[in-house]
Amino acid sequence: MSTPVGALGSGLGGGVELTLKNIAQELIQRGHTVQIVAPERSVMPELSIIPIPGTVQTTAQTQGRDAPITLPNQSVLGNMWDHARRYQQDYDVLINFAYDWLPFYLTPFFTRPIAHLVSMGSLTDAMDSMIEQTLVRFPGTLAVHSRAQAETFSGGDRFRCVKNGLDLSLYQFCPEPENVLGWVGRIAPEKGIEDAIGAARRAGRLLKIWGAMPDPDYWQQVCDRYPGGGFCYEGFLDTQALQAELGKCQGLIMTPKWVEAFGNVAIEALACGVPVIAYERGGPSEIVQDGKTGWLVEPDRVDGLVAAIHQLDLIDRYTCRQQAEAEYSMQAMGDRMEAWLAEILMKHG
Ligand code: HBI
Repeated sequence: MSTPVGALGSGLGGGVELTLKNIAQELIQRGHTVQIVAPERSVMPELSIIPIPGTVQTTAQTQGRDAPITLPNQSVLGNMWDHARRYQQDYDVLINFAYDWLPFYLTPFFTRPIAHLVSMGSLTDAMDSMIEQTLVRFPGTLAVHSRAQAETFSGGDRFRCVKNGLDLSLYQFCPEPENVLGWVGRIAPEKGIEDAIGAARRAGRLLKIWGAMPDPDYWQQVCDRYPGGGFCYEGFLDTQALQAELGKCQGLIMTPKWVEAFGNVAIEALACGVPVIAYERGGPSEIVQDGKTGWLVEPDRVDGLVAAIHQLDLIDRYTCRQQAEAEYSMQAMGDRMEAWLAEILMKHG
């Protein structure tokens, strides 16, 4: 049951699009039958999609903490879950990828169990209350991508942590980097790109930037704040092109200002052999092995980033690739997902 904020393949679903695709592919690889229910015009190669019409949902992270629950007229979320209600007996378990109130509220009305993969940390009071209610009534059926994400909710230890995973065959190990640093992500205030620019400049390294640019005005503000270059925007690339560029970097700089639920770009970098320098905050701090596959820096300390940049050559790039293979492969993610779903079916099946 996909995210209702946009069609799969549109990019509007952010990390969930990649996560849903990888989990579906791996479960099918393991012999399960998987059907994806998603907004119409969704595109997922080799996966069977049931397209649902309707109006997309407002994104939760743009709401305030006291935002009321809303459903637009002809809501695609409502239509998706009406489909789920009608056809639930065809399935052992439903996996919910939506960070929305309705699927949680409907859980007690369903006869088949629902596994909720929560994609972000705490954002609104109404969602927190509904998540809390579901944790109490259906223990074991909620999962997150990191402990830090779970801790943004009360009683975070009640969530199962499934981390995330990638198809590592799409990422090539690069043993010899160029003299550049990389930054990857949506160019938005919560990602803290200013700190990365300041640190790269003080360390005398060029910073290459890849990612979506939802707000060009914000980017212009950043450029005005840092006249004199030292960084360049390289566009929004697909996985194949991004991994080829990212692999050439001496290191990836991650400067999250919010609690990143996981940080897919960190495991994409490791998969290419690129050490990760990250603020010790949120998901990335549970991925980077300090001193082994990168450096963890005291949050918001640009001087700490600079010191870490000067120590990148102490990291063995092949160790980075090995960590990705050990913890973040489709196989590792598939094991975590199957274990979670099996436990749900045992308890609530
Ligand atoms: N907002 N309302 C809502 N529902 C979602 O499923 C949702 C969202 N915002 C972002 C989002 N999903 C995905 O980008 C996650 O990967 C974060």
